[in-house]
Amino acid sequence: MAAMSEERFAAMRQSIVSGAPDTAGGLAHEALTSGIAPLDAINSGFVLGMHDVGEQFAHGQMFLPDMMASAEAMRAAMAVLEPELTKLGKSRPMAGIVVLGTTKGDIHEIGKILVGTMLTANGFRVHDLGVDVSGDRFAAKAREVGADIVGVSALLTTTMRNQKGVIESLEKAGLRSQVKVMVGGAPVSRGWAEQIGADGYAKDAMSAVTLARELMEQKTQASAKEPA
Ligand code: HCB
Repeated sequence: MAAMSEERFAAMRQSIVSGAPDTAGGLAHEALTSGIAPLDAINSGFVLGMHDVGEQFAHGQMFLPDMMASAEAMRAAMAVLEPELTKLGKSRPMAGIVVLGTTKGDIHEIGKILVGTMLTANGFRVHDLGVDVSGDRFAAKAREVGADIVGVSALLTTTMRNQKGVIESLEKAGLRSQVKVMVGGAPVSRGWAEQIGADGYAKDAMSAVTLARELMEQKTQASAKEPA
């Protein structure tokens, strides 16, 4: 049984590297019908394929159209797995309100989608603004929905600095004391998060859930200390 799962995970990984959406979608369906948890399919299968793609691109063994095909395959797998994870979230008490997006100038969305899916699966209400999102749009949405947390993704070294811009927009809108900011993305680090004054950094979607819970706890403690 374990060996069969290993084979399936390897096939999932390969479907992303090969940029094969139909295969990826089919394997995601198969995972669900054969009792593989959606989360295991994502973490032990499909995401590893995206990491391989990044490595191959960095070493000149893959080019932009290949990377786009891989992203398409990843989306096909997620389209099958995401509804299952969303169902899980609906059965849980509301954990907090999160506004999520990728920074201005950046169109990478897969990691952000994964973070959103995992937060939703864990009871958070997530408003995903998509990609190429300005600081002012983050702030406006945070105000509109009464966000507890804003999650900002950046995948390029050139767009990381826009995470700081989001914090500045929240400050300008007078929202910074009410909204926690968490940052992530391949080039982002804990040190960078500290440098720009974010409240936390998460290296992957699972850590983003743990961090979001900690940030909610901090918010609850801070409001308990406020004079009545
Ligand atoms: Co893109 N790209 N890309 N790309 N791309 C990267 C990011 C490079 C690292 C590849 C490389 O050189 N090795 C590189 C960036 C180099 C750099 O700046 N240091 C790069 C480049 C250069 C570019 C272009 C400039 C290429 C070009 O045009 N010449 C261009 C930029 C376009 C733009 O944004 N303006 C570009 C385009 C593309 C696409 C469109 C082909 C495609 C994106 C498709 C899409 O998302 N719809 C793409 C892809 C797929 C990648 C790689 C291969 C994978 C990214 C990915 O999905 N990773 C990536 C290589 C890599 O990252 N190693 C490559 C998988 C997810 C699961 O990981 O890190 O995104 P993640 O997210 C994690 C984690 O960071 C954390 O949780 C997530 C889930 O576990 N997290 C958060 C993320 N956000 C969070 C927010 C939070 O609040 C908390 C946690």
